[in-house]
Amino acid sequence: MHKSGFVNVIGMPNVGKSSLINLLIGENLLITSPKAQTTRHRILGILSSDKFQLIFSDTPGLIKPNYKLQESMVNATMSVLKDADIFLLVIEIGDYYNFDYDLTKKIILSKKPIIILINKIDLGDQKKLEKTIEFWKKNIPGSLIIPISVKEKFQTDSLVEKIVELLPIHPAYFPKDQLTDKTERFFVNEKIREKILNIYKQEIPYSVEVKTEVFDFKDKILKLSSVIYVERETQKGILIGHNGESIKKLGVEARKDLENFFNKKIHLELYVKVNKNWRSSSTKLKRFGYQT
Ligand SMILES: Nc1nc2c(ncn2[C@@H]2O[C@H](COP(=O)(O)OP(=O)(O)OP(=O)(O)O)[C@@H](O)[C@H]2O)c(=O)[nH]1
Ligand SMILES: [Mg+2]
Repeated sequence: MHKSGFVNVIGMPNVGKSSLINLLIGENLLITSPKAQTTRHRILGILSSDKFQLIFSDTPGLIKPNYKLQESMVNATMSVLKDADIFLLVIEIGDYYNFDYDLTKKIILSKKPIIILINKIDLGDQKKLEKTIEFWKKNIPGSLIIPISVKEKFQTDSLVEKIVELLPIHPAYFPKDQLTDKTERFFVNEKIREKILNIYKQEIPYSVEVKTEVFDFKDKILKLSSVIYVERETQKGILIGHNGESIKKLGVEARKDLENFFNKKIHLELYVKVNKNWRSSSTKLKRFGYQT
C-alpha cells in the first residue's frame, strides 16, 4: 500500500512555513529569514520513502497586495486550492486574526483535511498557547491542532506519520529521488536573495530580484554569475556599499552557503543592475519567472 499526495502549506508571513518544510524533508532547500515576505513563489519540497511520497508546497505568506509582485505572490498561494490533498495551516503562537475574506476561509470550505500547526511555542507560555488553541478550535472546528516548535524540533518528528495517515492511497507522482520542481539556478537566485534579506535593511530586500546568467560546472568548480536587479539607482549604491564593502560581504556569505548547498567549490560573480520599477510591471515580472 503506497500513499502519496499534495500537502499544501499556508499561513501568514514569517510564521515558519519554509523552516517547517525544510525540517520535514530534511534538507536546507527553502530560504528563510526573520523578515516577512521571504518566499515569493510556490515551491515544491518532496519527501519520499518506499511507502509514501509527500509533496509539500511552500507558499508566500497571506498578504493584501500593494503592487504587481505581491499580486503574483498572492496568486501563487491561491493556487494551492486546486490540488491539495491536505492543508497545513501554520499559525504563530498568539496569532488571532479575522480570516473571513482570505484563503483560510476557502480552505475550510474545501472540506479537505486541515492540520493547524501552532508554531514558535518556544516564544510563549502555557497560558498564551491555551488561548491560541481555544481561538482556532472555535473558529475551525473539527481540525487537528498541534502545537510545535520548528526551532526546538518539538512535536515535529511525528508530523510526517500523522500527515501520511490522512493521505490517499496513490502511486508516487514524481521520481523518488526528486526533491523539488525548481531548477538549480532558481535556488542560486534564492540563496543570494536570502543573504540580501539578512544583510540589508528597510526596502532593499523587497526591491531586489536575482537572476543567474551563468551556471557552468568545469574543472571541479561551479562557476556562477548572477545579476541583482534593483528598482532605482540609489538602491544600487546601497547594495554595493562604501568601497564595495557590502557587496563583497554578500558575495562571501552567498558563496559559503552555495558551496554547502551544492557540495562543490564555487566561483561566484555578482553584478548589480537597475531595472526600473520591475516590481510593478507584468512584462518584467514574467521575464523573471513570476506568474502574473
Ligand atoms: N523562535 C522560533 N523561531 C522560528 C520557529 N520557526 C521558525 N522560526 C523563525 O521565524 C522566521 C521566519 O521563518 P520562515 O520559515 O522564513 O517563515 P515563513 O512563514 O516561510 O515566512 P514567509 O516566507 O515570509 O511567508 C525565521 O527567522 C525562522 O528562523 C520556531 O519554532 N521558533
Ligand atoms: Mg517562507
